[in-house]
Amino acid sequence: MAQTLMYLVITSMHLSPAARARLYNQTISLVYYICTLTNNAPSSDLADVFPCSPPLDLGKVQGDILAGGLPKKTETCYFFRINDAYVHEFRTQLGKLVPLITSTAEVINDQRKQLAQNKKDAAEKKITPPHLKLSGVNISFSTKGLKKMGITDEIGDAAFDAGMLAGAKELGDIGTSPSNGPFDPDWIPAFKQEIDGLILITGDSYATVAEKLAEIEKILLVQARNPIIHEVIRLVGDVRSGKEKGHEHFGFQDGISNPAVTDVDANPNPGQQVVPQGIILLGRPGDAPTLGTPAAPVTRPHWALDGSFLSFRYLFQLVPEFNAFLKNNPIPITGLTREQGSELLGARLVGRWKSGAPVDLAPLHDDPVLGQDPLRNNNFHYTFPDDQQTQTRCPFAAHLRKTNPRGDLDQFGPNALPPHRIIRSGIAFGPEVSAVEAASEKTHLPRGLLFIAYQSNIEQGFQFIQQSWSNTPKFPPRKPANEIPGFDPIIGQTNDDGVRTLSGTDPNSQTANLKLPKQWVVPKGGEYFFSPSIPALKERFALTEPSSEL
Ligand code: N7H
Repeated sequence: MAQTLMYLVITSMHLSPAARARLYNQTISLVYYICTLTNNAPSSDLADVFPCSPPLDLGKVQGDILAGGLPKKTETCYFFRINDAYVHEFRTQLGKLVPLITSTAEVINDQRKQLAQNKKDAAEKKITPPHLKLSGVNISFSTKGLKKMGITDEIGDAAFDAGMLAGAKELGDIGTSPSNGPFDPDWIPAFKQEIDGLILITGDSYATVAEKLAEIEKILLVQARNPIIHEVIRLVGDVRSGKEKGHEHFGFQDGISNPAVTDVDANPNPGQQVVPQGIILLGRPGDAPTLGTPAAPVTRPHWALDGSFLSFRYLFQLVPEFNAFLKNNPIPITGLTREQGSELLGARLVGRWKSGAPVDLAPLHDDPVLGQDPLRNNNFHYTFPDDQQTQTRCPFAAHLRKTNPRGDLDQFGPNALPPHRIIRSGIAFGPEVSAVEAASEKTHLPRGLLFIAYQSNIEQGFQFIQQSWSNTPKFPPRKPANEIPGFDPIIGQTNDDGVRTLSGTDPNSQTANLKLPKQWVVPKGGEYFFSPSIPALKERFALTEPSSEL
């Protein structure tokens, strides 16, 4: 109750969201200190936003969530089902798996430091950095997994409770609606089966990941006569190599813009939005169930503190088809070649050039130096005078503007945007486009993005961005009357592969609509997971009794 009051008082002050979050965190630390003096530690399993929750300890948060996530050249996403007959044994063995889980503190203080030192030493010796063996492990559970383990406290997120399959229609995924049955998305069968959990294993090489996975499988007795889990599907993602390193399969630099988190990311880059910890972590200030000013704190089970929801999407990308569309529809600007007109179209569909340079700052020509400069490549807000009423710099429906509208929501106040920020931590999968595919302009082999996003509230985070922004032609709101921005050309969708349109791709003909013949990003599955804190894994999820039956 005291914490709720404190939250209401602080949110009513005229402070920036970052300053407000900092004040809140400092007050919490003080209150916690007083609590420890008075020996008033949290006791109940269900708490009204964790009275007396301790200051954030990054050693307790799983390492893929904050501060840039687990370092990865390759990542295996291992989806599993707990054997119905061995739930107790699974929970017992989970206790043995916990020491393998990589925390955010390990990522920051150990892995990233090793990587930086390795790079520095190599630069001094003028050699390529030698191979550094590093791996990371995280684990998360679906609502089915929690229920199966008997963890049934109401976690406070309806999207998580329902699971992604149940919401696939509302997400706009392609599928069919038989007259006598529920919507059937065009997903691969694995994601229509029961999935109880997801283990992420990252590493510098396949060999490192395989070694770690073997260790995990041994603990979870996968090869035993009576395995305690079954592998449902294993998906492998890889950072692309050479000059495509850090670029997703359409060729655009990715991973530039994630929000910074108060008191976690010490030096946010200019333009990088700072969000309260509770936008990403459950139970921290800013974790709120609904929109509103001020939003009310949410009730969460005590074990949810410092966990985060992981939205997973298996997204196929039709790269040759996307490239063919750009090639055949160059934006006709005097002085630009056909090829440059095609590049401009790609940049205006995404909102950044392939180099990462934002079109809001570099509207007609790429600026690779800007693209690679973290002090400038996020410092834009769609608030140039011409941004508000024209699409000269950036189409209203560009993927970046749809998924993080920045200044387009200023009219609704400083609390409007933060609830919808997510931390993306995905990785590309599949081979490079072959010469045959490029020549035929047709995809033959699956490739795309293993999309992973963390948030404390799925309905406000991933789900909101997909449904209410990317799939909603009228969004964003700040635009001339009668102007309909259209669909996010990268991920906007309508349940069928019909024509979608967007306006403003041609800066010289801004009210003209461009017809997009097909979806180039096609969801083939997904699920919502909860990634608990490490203490919750140890104390609430794992059991300590030795297994007798196996
Ligand atoms: Fe997107 N792309 O290559 O076009 N995305 N995205 N995304 N995305 C971003 O700024 C891409 C997807 C967001 O803060 C960049 O870091 C592709 C989903 C958000 O300005 C590029 C796929 C959702 C941002 C891409 C895909 C989002 C963002 C620029 C699917 C959420 C930050 C790199 C295959 C529902 C926006 C960067 C900001 C950036 C692409 C999926 C959301 C290049 C190909 C499903 C919030």
